[in-house]
Amino acid sequence: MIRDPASFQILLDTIARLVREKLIPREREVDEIPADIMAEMRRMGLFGLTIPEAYGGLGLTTEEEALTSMALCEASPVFRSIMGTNNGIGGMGIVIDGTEAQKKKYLPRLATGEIIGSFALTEPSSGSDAGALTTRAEKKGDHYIVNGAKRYITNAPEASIFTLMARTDVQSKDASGVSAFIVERDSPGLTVGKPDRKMGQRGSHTADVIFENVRVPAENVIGGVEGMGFKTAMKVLDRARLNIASVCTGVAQRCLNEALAYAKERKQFGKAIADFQLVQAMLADSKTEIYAARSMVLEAARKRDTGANITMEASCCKLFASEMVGRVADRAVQIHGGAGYMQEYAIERLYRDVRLFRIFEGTTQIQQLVIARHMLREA
Ligand code: COS
Repeated sequence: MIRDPASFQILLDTIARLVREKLIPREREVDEIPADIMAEMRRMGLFGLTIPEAYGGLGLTTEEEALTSMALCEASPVFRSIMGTNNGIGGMGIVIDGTEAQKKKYLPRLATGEIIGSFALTEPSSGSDAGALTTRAEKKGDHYIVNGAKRYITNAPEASIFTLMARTDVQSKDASGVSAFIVERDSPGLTVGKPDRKMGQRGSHTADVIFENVRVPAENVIGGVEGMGFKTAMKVLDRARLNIASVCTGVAQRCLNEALAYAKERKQFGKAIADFQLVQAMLADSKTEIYAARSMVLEAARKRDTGANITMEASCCKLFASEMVGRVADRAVQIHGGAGYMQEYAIERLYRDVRLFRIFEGTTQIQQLVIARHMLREA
């Protein structure tokens, strides 16, 4: 649903200008997002795209968010990643299931980008099997004492708050004993490890987060109810997976832009390589797949905006779009030939960046499992 097409178009045009004039020219610097770009993204309200207007955000609908992510991700996806957790996995647990007091306390500062939120689910021994997590939160009076370790946590080095999934029913072994908490970064006993050294998306930082006897006030249990944390995490991931599909669509479009520009310029056998049908086939297949991803993402987003459940559709979109962008980036490298393997060309970096999309926020195989489970249940 697009609430006001005219003013939404202004937002999209502003993002397109930011991408063209500021982000793409600075992409090579993005081992660290430059401070002036952070300030500009804050000023534009990009940290609060999905946070309700009542708490200082722009309150975008799912369809609006999808279109915004596609536009933003024609620049390196690391620019989106720094505000992606506030809009997605780092803020959405509070938006979806938080109490009024939790929303009032944290959402306005997430919306302005004054603080960064992060999502702490994955552990050294529990990745795809998220329900098996072992971080414990034991109740002692009006506090919980948290012990455990989280791994590959996006934006942990920058985060001021974590949405933490921990086991409150220590007898349980599955998802039913998990609760979600808001944990403040400066809590004694909480340490963030060194940023991980990654294949791509190097300006988007991930790290371990260690909890050693961290005291968390009972009022920080998201929604105030124990045992609901896994469901909160899954609801957050429904929206996040759909958004990653939008991100993939935007990055795929960028890869295709790079390939098309190169194919028009590069001459072999006396003419531009774009004139050769075998190159045209790679361009055409990529265009077709991007169009398919865009169409399915927007359809699922509109369905979510009606209030319907889109768990299965979000997984379909994440699966297709993340695999699709891998194929598109691969063809774009192929069209560049030897140049595509060289760091001077953006496609070399984008090719490494997109590999992550098939893994995080649920691997392709987890999306297949979610889709098949829904099919079987409905049958
Ligand atoms: N929305 C709301 N509730 C959900 C849900 C969703 N999308 N998905 C599952 N649930 C509920 C189930 O209904 C079930 O509740 P009941 O016991 O009351 O019926 C509960 O959560 C447990 O669900 P399930 O039995 O399906 O849990 P599993 O342990 O089998 O795990 C998978 C399901 C594998 C799909 C889940 O662990 C997963 O998504 N893993 C990947 C994690 C991931 O994406 N990690 C990436 C890092 S985070 S960036």
